Amino acid sequence: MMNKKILLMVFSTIILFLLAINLNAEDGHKLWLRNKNIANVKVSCSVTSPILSIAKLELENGWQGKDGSSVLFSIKKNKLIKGDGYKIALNEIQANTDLGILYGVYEVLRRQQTGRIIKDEISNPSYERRILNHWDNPDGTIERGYAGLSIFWHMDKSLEVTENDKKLWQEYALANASIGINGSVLDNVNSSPLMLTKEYLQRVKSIAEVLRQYGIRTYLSVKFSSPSLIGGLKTSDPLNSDVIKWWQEKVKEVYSFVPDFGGFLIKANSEGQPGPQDYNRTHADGANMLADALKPFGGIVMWRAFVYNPNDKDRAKQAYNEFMPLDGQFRDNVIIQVKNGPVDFQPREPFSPLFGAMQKTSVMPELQITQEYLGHSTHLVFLSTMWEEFLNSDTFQKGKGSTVARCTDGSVFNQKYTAIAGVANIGLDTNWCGHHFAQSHWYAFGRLAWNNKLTSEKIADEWIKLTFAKVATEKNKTPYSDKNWQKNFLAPVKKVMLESREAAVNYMMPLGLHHIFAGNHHYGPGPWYAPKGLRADWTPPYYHKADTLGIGFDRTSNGTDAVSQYHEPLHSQFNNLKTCPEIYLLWFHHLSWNYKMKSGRTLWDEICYRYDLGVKQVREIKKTWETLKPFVDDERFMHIENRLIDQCANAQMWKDGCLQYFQQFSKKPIPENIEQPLYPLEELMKKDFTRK
Ligand code: GCW
Repeated sequence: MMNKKILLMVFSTIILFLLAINLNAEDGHKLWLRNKNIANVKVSCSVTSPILSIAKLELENGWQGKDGSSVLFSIKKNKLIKGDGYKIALNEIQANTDLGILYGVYEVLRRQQTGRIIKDEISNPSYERRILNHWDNPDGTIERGYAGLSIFWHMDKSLEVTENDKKLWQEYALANASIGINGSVLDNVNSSPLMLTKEYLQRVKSIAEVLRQYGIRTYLSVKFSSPSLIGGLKTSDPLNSDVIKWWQEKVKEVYSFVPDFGGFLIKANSEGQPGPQDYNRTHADGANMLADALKPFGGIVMWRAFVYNPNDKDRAKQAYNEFMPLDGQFRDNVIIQVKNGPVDFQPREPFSPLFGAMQKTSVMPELQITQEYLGHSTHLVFLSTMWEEFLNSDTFQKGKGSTVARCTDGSVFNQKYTAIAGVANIGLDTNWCGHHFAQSHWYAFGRLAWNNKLTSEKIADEWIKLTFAKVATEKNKTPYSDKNWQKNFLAPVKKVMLESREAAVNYMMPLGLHHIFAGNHHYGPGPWYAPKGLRADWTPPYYHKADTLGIGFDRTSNGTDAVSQYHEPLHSQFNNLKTCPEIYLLWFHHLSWNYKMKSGRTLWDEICYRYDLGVKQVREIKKTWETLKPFVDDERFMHIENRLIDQCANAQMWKDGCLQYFQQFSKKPIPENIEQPLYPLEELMKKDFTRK
């Protein structure tokens, strides 16, 4: 009898325990889309369409307004509403398009779920095309992906579309729609000609069918030499009539699979990719040939400006040098896609001087959502602040206030097309992005693409509420408005997010240092990294130029003169040591180790101080996170905690590696008031930072 009782007790404890685990289980798969309806709403609309049905369902499933409310979807021409913009009001969502209604629905839900009031307001997108670039390969791997394999392509190259595939694509599409993303490039810019074969196009068609339901257009990266590689032609010369014909036919075929196909993205004559220059033609010749083929179907060409010639003295000048002379020569359905900085997605770069300078061509920014140079999916680094800094940079091209945002969204120049792209950080990992906080970059990209004036503070606030506030119940309608939660969770998490990028800049490459990674993984420190045979502009010493006299890349008028690519007053401001912002100091200047900084420290001491500060900042972030345990489910808490442990160790290695290496040149002591290195330099120089 007794035994039975004990058994029963043990049994029920186990059940309760399992239930508790289950209640706490939170694998992050739901992203920022976790709030359920707690009240009823009646939706009315005089027309129906697949997108409107989704909009209705989403509103009903998420409604947290007054119980029994009714909401009218009204589609009518309103001149103040642009593109897929919308107008929201207490009981009405108005738009010119079905998709506008869907976006309006998500805005209403977002407001309800983050405690903002709903009042009459119009919202129009900053960019017409808000596109994710997936660097996914046909074998399922992802270039610079840190969240598992591709959601589009299988490792075994099987092209069969499974139910599981479709479910995932649908979830992906819905998440995108909820933040206004309306385009996806399905494959890597280092592209495979396979993508344009019938078999692959068949799968592209299946993907497009799912994405279309949520207003997302499909695009493809294509290889410029496809006519020779898969078309059996002897050349891929863009002016050759057979080549022109081949592309025309190919484009026609693509549209027979995907009638609303968006267009091509091209990386040409860059890092070994083929391009028009292989035939002594220009970027314009290549882009225009493709643009002509796409034109009858309404397609566009996104031609990347990420090019550089290994023989040039300064890689930062290349894109400008190659593209400025071509301004005005591109067809109107060509957009030049330019990375935010002139080098390559570094933790901090000044904006690329092409923004605002190319005035007769549509130009679109390319941001990197995946953290190639910012600690992969191991470091907690909120990228939104970096993008905000970039979008708000003043180019001065048409007077003060000609920010990058305004130069690219049609406010300053009358661009035929406006667009923005982000290199996705999405993979098959259950939580999509590897790190739970990496979801915030996807979210932030979508929100900024919709409204390039949003602040990172606001974006972080929304994202934290949507991602971490407990699901609303009728009794507790507004979990985010709980004062204790706001003070002890929301505020500290926001602070962590908003400071995290500056911390990363400090412990990786402060004061304008850039590209000092060990090896091609771009993860760990490697200012020493210069293996024999590697082209110079791929090695860190090329970028930091440390020697016994000092450190930094002289891009002033005495150096490579990259400063002259910027419009006045920036040209002089960057050129002059006195006015060059310290955040860009070593980007533009080679300075003596004894140079006096604004802080009164010598440059050497300041470098030491910055690295040390970065390490301290990450430790602080980890400490803060540990106070948040009571507010987070165990699963996500531990996941993040484990990564913060790695990030702290990694920041320390960055500091120790860089300081001890640079010390060989500066020959100065590391100031006593900062923590002395822990890891021996020889050990770090041998360390393989490749992620296993
Ligand atoms: O940042 C570099 C990456 C490459 C990438 C390239 C590009 C797709 O290291 O992996 O290739 O940029 O943007 O084309």
